[in-house]
Amino acid sequence: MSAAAPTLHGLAAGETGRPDSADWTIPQRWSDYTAEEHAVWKILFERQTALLPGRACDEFVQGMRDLPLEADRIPDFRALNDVLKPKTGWEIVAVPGLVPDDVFFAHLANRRFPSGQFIRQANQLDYLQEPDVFHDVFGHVPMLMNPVMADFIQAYGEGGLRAQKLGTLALLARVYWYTVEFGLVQQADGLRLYGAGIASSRTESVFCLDDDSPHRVAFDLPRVMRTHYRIDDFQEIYFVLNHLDDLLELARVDFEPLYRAVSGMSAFQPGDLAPTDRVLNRGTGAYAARQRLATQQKG
Ligand code: HBI
Ligand code: FE
Repeated sequence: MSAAAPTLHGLAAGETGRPDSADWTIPQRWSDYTAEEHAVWKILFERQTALLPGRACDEFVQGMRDLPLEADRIPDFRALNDVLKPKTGWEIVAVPGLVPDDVFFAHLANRRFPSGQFIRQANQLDYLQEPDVFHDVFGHVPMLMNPVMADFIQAYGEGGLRAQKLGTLALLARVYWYTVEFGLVQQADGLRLYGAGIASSRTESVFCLDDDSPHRVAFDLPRVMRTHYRIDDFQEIYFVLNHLDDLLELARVDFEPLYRAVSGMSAFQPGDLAPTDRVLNRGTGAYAARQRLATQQKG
């Protein structure tokens, strides 16, 4: 595994220990952040804002511009909510880290976005096991300022609660992964990123757009549902929306018949291409091959 590749959401939920509140929220305690913690935010904020022009989609850039985010300090959720809530009805709540799936979905279904309260350590800038305040706020909140994404993530929360009952959560989670976390979108002036996992990653925000290794394939819902994803390294495939508005339609689709259809089909590994794929860029797979070789040599 590459030390530079962040592990996002790679821990099983619940490993942090349950806090007192049933919905897992905790106070942000903004005034308790130390100078060192604000300094970590500043490093991450400055290097990501330098990388995103020409890489992040217009909606992300606009959301970022409208939010009271600054290099010098970890944002106070109260100030963010003063802007976010009137705009799309979303609110940020603080949590210790990963929360159980049902808790996560219930928050999203009610337009509350759980954000890690903590920030990663200065010696682990590119590595995180659980979503921290930088990933959650810098990566997710700009897109929550967009009405399309605002509706889509709420629908994901509602769909998640249903999928848990149906036993199809793994299929739905792939849709979230390949859109909200690692999605790309075709813009008039080129390919752009909108996924929070890549927007908040120094290395993958470049890799996902500029590297020859990964496949870039037109988004197709059943195809995405059949595709495994990597939590331990860069993605081997990115799915590309024609337009962010495509998420609106996705939010309205009845997933139940799709779950039934897709459950009976074979799954794709992250590096696979399917005969029916509309391939925008056929990846060389060179990066993934190098990583596999390195792992073999170690083992
Ligand atoms: N908890 N805080 C937090 N953030 C997440 O993104 C998250 C989570 N719990 C579960 C989860 N994501 C995923 O397993 C679901 O989206 C499937
Ligand atoms: Fe995330």
